[in-house]
Amino acid sequence: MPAFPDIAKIAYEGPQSKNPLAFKHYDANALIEGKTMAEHLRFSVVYWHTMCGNGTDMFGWGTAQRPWEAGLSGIDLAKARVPVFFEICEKLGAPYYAFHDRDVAPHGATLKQSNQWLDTIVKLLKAQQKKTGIKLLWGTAQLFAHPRYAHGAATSCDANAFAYATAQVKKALEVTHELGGEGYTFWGGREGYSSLWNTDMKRELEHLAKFLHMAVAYKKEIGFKGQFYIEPKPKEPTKHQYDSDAAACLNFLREYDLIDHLKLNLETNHATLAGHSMQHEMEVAGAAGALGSIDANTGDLMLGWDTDQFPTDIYLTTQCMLSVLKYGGFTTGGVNFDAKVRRESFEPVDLFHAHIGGMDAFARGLKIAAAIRADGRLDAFVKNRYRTWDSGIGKDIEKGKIGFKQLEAHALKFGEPKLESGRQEFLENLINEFI
Ligand code: XLS
Ligand code: NI
Ligand code: NI
Repeated sequence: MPAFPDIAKIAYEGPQSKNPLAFKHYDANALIEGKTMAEHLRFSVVYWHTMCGNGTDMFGWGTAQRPWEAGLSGIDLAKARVPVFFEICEKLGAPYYAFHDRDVAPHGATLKQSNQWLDTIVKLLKAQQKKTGIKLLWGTAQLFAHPRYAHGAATSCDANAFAYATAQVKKALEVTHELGGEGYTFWGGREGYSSLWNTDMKRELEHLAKFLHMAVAYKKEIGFKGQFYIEPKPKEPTKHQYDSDAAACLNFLREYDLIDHLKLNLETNHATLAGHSMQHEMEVAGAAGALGSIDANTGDLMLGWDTDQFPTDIYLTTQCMLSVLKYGGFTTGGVNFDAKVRRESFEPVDLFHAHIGGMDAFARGLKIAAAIRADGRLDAFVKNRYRTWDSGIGKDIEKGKIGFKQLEAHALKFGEPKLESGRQEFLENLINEFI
């Protein structure tokens, strides 16, 4: 029995369509810069928000109506969710999904029981993957909900909590491998602090590095070829999370000799919590050759927390796709909707409206980004802005051929540099030609 008998596979109907359950822009097979939209965007649906989100917030109970959950709990509920999830992904035409160990299967009373329940569900996931052709973008371990991680997981003050966390990651890596996952994400929800009075920061950072090195070793041991990602976020639930932004993550990875083993999984709402734009984070990661994947969502300007809304802003998606195209496109990563419907949007059909909107917003961003690139004026402007580096003194500096003495001689001879406008407003207008 399908959970959504009245919803057919969402079709591309074009920009003129008034059908809310159709794509206006996402045309999976349409070619852009030599690849299909599906290949560029690699859309992924997340298990945690889509299946487990019930609308609970700090002030109120869950609101979500999920008829397929009626009367069920524990492992029975977990089993019932699997086919519904794949029905949603399949009807959306999303080729990928992502999950935490404890979203797909419940917490057991013991680690052994948790692992058994996870195995039970992994069998069902595997069968659904086979049936639908939907693939796992990445797996992860949930190391933040249980009280044992109150002081952190890899950065806990208690070595026994650290051990428990590694055991969970070991198992999560095994099942991700078993399911043919293309990646594995580390997001350190509790890897930070609430008070520096009780925190040995240096020791905690060293432990986090140890934890990741052990994961790298185990990955090798089991022959898992997927890409490791680290997902920056500055705070929430902790006051400060060590993986605070792309630059902090890169610095940490370099300091602890992990840079070759992990790329970044960037999330829009985390970027804004860090006081950055998503474009900034993507450029920081891209420039370092570490742009792995994105958790596509958005915050709300009026709210200062991780609201995880579906992305609908065309400027945002255009900026994201300009960076993705600039750095050569996704390889193992994709556009993963780490986003949830609002508490007020409690009907099952809202899950479709939300994903259709996000997919269409990214498809538009892709089309606009490709048009800006084909037009060439933006690139030409930037290239021209740096032209003094292409020859003469600039080229010599870049090549490392000269030093302070020669540069002083040049400055004495050349005199004042000629100032040119940065033309920000002109460029903003140019971008608007395409939006
Ligand atoms: C939370 C994070 C989380 C990760 C996966 O803010 O975005 O959902 O993506 O653990
Ligand atoms: Ni998040
Ligand atoms: Ni995320």
